Amino acid sequence: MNNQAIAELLRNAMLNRTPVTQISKIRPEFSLSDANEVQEIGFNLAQAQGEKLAGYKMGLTSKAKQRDVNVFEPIRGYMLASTEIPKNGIVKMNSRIHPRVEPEVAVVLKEELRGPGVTLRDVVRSIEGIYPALEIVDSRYEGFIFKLEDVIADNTSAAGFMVGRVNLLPQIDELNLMGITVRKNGAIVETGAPAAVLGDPLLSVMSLANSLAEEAKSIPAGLVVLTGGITQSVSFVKGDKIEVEWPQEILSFIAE
Ligand code: OOG
Ligand code: MG
Repeated sequence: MNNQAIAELLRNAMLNRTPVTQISKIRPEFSLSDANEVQEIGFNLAQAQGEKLAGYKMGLTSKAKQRDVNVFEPIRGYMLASTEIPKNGIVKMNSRIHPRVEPEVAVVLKEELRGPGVTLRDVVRSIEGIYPALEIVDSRYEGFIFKLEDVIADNTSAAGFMVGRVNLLPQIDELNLMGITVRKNGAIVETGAPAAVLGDPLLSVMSLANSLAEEAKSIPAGLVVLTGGITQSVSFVKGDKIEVEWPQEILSFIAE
């Protein structure tokens, strides 16, 4: 199977909510550069079907997330505009396989960030807003099991995102130690703070800009950047209510 066929397989797995075998099992020589190419082809397929780019995401930027999926390197992917979930909306289960939710910090830029050589100070200077967010991941692989190359090819399991409305930029100095809880049906299932993400989630934005530069891409102003799950992700099924609580704002949804 060539990279084009793999990209089609993964896109159809998402559209038909049918998980597939890990690519690294079908093609043992599948490399990181193949994986990045498959991710890119997948984006082009989505775009040809009318999808729009809503932003970029970093993943596996916290120890909790790395241990969760047993992959120990940060990864990057993209978000499609059609996967944005309105604040405190409904998450439809009929388009998902085995979804999980994770609390994240979202960043929006007022100026484009173009690497290589982007520094943390460049990031801070370019920020329009920092927002509470959550991401839904839904691996297209059977059993939610994958290797590094598999998960990159699968656009880092991206399946949905919600961004809050309270801009935390005025509190940027307190961001790292803001306490966050994740509740499922009222019970606290995870707690954490943004410092879990590389010590500072803004470092995740820096890495993203420098990593996109390897493909001559930048982070444009106005797009959403997800910096990576703060805690382990939490699985949910139809009927569950999820709430991610920050000191300033609660993001919630019901799975239907
Ligand atoms: C991989 C995607 C990781 C994050 O925030 O760490 C990710 C996965 O967990 O399926 O989005
Ligand atoms: Mg994530």
